[in-house]
Amino acid sequence: MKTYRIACIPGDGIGKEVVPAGETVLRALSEAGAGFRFEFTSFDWGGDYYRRHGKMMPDDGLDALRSMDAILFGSAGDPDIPDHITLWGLRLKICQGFDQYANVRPTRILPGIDAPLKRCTPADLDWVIVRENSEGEYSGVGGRAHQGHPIEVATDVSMMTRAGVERILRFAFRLAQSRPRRQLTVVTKSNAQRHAMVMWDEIAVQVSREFPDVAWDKELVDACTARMVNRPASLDTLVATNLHADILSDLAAALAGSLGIAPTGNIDPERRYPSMFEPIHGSAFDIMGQGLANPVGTFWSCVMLLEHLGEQEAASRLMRVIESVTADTGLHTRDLGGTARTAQVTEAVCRRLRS
Ligand code: NAD
Ligand code: K
Ligand code: MN
Repeated sequence: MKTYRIACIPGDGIGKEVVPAGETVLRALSEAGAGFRFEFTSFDWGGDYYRRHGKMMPDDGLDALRSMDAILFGSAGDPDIPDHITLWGLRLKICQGFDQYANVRPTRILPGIDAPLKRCTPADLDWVIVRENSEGEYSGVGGRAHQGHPIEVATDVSMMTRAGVERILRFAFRLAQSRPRRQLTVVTKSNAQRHAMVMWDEIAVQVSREFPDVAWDKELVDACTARMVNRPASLDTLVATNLHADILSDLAAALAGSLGIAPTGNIDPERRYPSMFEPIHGSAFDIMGQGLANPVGTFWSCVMLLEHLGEQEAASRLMRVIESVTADTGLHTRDLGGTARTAQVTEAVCRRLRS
């Protein structure tokens, strides 16, 4: 029987609750006759590891992951460690080390979930946001001079390369082409950011010629936030920079009901390295360790992981079960207005996978 090797990196905060839940669900799926099995390896990297070793993961950590078929990730972020250390020391190290340049973030209103937009039905909100995941505002280029002095200067350079922009736009056009509406919105801020974003717009025109069957338009990122609220049905696939798409996708998740249900894949489309799947949320310091975290975002990320492995049938089966669980308001966690706990939702998904 085919065996997939999966690395589990719970990380910090509620990552330690939702990743084991995801592992439990994947195991239940394989035991329920999916026709393949998993071999899980857990890595205790994150804030606790940092307190012991002074770094978020070992220097040769990427080597330990390289032979894996996929990575299931939780969150990097610890209340006692500066966020830029936890983020750059773990999640970005993996994303950039494995050149997972396409970050794919689907958003839909799942059955049973009361989304905050008035007059918006599930048919009106079905988006995929593609986030450039390797450069831009998170390229790490910049620095501080004269630290702490009145003349201090600090920069974070949003560095974009033609090759980097071209590959993410081509990925987004291809993804849009694979969806029923064949529609792409290219989001920029090329009125204010007059170098890199203007190059982005030019490359969009050039790449669009390869996809004559995709209808595409441009939107400035600020206007895009309003359009997401006012005219959600006018959007389908979106592509934006690392920072812009980070922000747009939290908004998208909230519009679809909760940050706790939104999944993402950090994908290396060329499949040179393992890709990494995670809920889009972070460590959620306010609820961590209490069993209150919504595991649906992680379960949906497991669906994306299965799709990436080519296990489409198992992916669809898990998605149907997730939807049957969200449809049951008795199984809603606190973020969705319910009282269910992480473990109850996880047990319900496993039970329904077995039945
Ligand atoms: P957050 O996503 O952790 O939390 C924002 C709010 O959403 C909180 O009120 C939280 O309780 C709620 N929430 C998030 N996920 C939930 C879930 N599954 N169920 C129920 N409620 C949920 O964002 P933040 O507060 O800005 O960040 C906290 C820490 O996480 C920071 O250290 C940040 O850097 C880190 N972070 C990491 C990642 C990542 O690893 N990919 C992503 C975002 C934030
Ligand atoms: K995460
Ligand atoms: Mn984010």
